[in-house]
Amino acid sequence: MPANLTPEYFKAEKWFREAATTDEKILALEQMLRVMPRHKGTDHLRADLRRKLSKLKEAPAKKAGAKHADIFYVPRSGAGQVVLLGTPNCGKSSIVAALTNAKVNVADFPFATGAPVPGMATFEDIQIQLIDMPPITADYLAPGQVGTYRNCDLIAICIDLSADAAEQMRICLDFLESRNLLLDEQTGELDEHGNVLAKRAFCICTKSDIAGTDAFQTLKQSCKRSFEFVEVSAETGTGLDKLPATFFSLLNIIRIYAKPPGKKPDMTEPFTLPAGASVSDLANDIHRELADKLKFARIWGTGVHPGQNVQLNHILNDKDIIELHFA
Ligand SMILES: Nc1nc2c(ncn2[C@@H]2O[C@H](COP(=O)(O)OP(=O)(O)OP(=O)(O)O)[C@@H](O)[C@H]2O)c(=O)[nH]1
Ligand SMILES: [Mg+2]
Repeated sequence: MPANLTPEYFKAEKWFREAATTDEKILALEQMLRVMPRHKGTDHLRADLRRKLSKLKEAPAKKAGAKHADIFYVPRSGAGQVVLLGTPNCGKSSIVAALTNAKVNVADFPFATGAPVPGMATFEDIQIQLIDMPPITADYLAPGQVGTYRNCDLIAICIDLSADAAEQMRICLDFLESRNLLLDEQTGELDEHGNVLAKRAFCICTKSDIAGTDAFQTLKQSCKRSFEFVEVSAETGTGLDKLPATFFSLLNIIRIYAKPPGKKPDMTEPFTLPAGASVSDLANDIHRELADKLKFARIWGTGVHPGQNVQLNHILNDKDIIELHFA
């Protein structure tokens, strides 16, 4: 008997496949069991998942600090990964503390942060991963630290406006440019697999509450790169609310809500896809098996009549609601 698994199930299965820790795998398995249709066709699968779940729950936690664990590899979570970059004491940890629930170390002495600390920031109905980092200086960089920047989706350069902003910018740009980490927005460097090697970046100007009156404008005008600049103060909260929207816009992603035929759409947990993704990209992202069976979709959203039938190559827009129809 066919199992007739749903997009919700495949979404949870994807979460399971990508889970980096046992705890996360357990959460994903529990979610798979919760959303799995209840009928004869799923009995075997259900039993199998239950077995996997109890095995994971019994497994002893892996020894902490396994010999070759790379502390600078932070598994991606949420709709995108944003990594902070900056010199000592510039206010990186304060930003992560303000936007996420992560336990970070804010201190009035330099090098207070010694390892990456991830947290989840909220933008409307999605979660974006924000990573606090140890600082860099003109001549010091922790071994392996470059790896975190290589692996991320967006780099947030943090500059303390109350200190020598031009010098901090020089240090950060030297670091990024010497490693080909900065995306040239015009050319966009690709490797042989079509992946973008370099990363998009923007600038968070911190400590606006104690900065000179034109520190922000001076930095912006003197910068050789045409970054987006956001001025904030973690002390007073000014400007912090602009950050999640900036992450979202620079991550260049869209949110899509799935709607089972004849039912209301799930407006709580959108799928996130790169901007420019099509209906078949969405199906593929949910599960290959679904993508193969997909015939057409109906859409409610931008540039279409409500409920319009569209082909698999139709390009999706942020906040589209989609009903997938299978053969
Ligand atoms: N006045 C003011 N002080 C701030 C602001 N943001 C951070 N600070 C202070 O600056 C100091 C350094 O802040 P952190 O957030 O720890 O800086 P960091 O960049 O994480 O420092 P490292 O971990 O050493 O790289 C702390 O004493 C903070 O309280 C701000 O917006 N305004
Ligand atoms: Mg810090």
